[in-house]
Amino acid sequence: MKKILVANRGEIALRVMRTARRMGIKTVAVYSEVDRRSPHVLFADEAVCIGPPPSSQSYLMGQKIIEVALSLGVDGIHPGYGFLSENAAFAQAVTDAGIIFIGPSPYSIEVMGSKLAAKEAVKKFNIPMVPGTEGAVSDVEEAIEVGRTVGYPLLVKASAGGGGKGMRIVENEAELASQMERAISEATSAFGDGSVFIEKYVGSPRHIEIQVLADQHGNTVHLFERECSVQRRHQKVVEEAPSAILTPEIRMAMGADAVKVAQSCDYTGAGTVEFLVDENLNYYFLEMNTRLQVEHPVSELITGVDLVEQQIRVARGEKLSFSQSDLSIKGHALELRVYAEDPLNDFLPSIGNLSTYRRPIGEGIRVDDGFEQGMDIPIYYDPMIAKLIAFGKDRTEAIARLLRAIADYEIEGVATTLPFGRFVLEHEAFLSGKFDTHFVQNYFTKEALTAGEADEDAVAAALALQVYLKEKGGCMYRRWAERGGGGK
Ligand code: MV4
Repeated sequence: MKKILVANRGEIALRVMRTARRMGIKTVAVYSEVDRRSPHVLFADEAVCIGPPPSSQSYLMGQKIIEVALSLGVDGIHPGYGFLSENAAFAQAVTDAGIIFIGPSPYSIEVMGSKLAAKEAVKKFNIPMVPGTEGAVSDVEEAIEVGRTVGYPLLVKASAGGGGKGMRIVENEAELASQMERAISEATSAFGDGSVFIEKYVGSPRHIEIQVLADQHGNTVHLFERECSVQRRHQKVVEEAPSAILTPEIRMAMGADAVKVAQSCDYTGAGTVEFLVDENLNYYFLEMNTRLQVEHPVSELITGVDLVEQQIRVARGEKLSFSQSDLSIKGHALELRVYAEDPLNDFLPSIGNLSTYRRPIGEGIRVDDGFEQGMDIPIYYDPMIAKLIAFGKDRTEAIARLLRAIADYEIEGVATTLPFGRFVLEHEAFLSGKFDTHFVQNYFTKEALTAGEADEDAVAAALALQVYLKEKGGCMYRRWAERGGGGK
């Protein structure tokens, strides 16, 4: 593979191109009119404008992207995440054009894109699943029967849904018929597929996912878990690896099951198997994401494996150069997603100009971003500015480094979720590891952020007064120097 086109933008396009360049592979960027001066465009060896800002007219124009690739002699297309990354028809069209799709086969994408097809595929592998229906349910009588068997509350889920879309909680039998009808009509209009199924509702679960990697020669490994329970409205906020709650035994069992899930759909490349974990550490297979995920860096940091490099190697037909027993967890990693959203204003996107933008630096700190100072954050795409990633020898060190980096990050011109991230990382429930997917809902209020600010103001005032009084005493500098001249 000599030349790769990255069918994406922002941090992930840049991140993929960096690894490609390191491997001696030329890179091609595609971009919309609003992204013409973006870092991914400037970084690439070649760049082609593919249309106006809306993604439907640019980053989702599969055929146009393939035409660009053919005209430039590209031999591989990396889709990143979002956009065309889990579009089986696009993966097929790329392959049909004689170009390597750097991702799984259209078949794997299709099977795992349907929750019902996924359940069917993994059935013979004995993977734990939440009690519920095996197939689609359209009949209320059947649903009532299921409800009586598994008990309430229930969750009605759309087969074509995922990431929380098309789910409805049903508290009791009286609500079942109406909730099912709503779920079916919502799924029909949202996905063009009204199939729904029913599961027992797990009340306070953790969301733990396993990173897998498979070559085209039948070798599949897992790269341990990522704990992704801290999320807000199905948007992940903080991800970490390893999870504070898994025992080595459960970790190995989940890893082995994730490998089986991958094998059930002949998976190749990098993928993620999502599980729910309940209070008793029972785990249940939820779904498989057939792409490189936003939070992949935490797995890279604890294993030392560059997942994009592995994706490229697998796509060009190489065998994995390591086996499961070569992999181990070294240290702890956390990722905070930094969004241009205002946590004081219901997380509304805060678009505007990055008038000040200075990344934190320091030991164990990695910033994956796609912006530079002075750039506008466009309204057309996901408002994520950066992923702030910290690594340490253990969880305590990684959290301390991430907090330091949050404090050192200088962003002006737009509101960001940095203060929200600090709130999470300093929270007792997070520090103790006792949290579930309801963390934000249970603990976050915007008053918690402003209260923190008030404290900070008070601390700042107290410090200023201290400094002033010492200065008056004429020994301010000496005392400061005695304390170590500024500290770390
Ligand atoms: C569930 C569940 C409770 N019980 N299934 C949400 C996203 C989609 N992947 C599946 N999801 C859930 N499925 C049963 N049977 C709770 C969720 C869920 C959730 C899962 C992971 C991360 C965050 C979540 C937030 C709300 C609900």
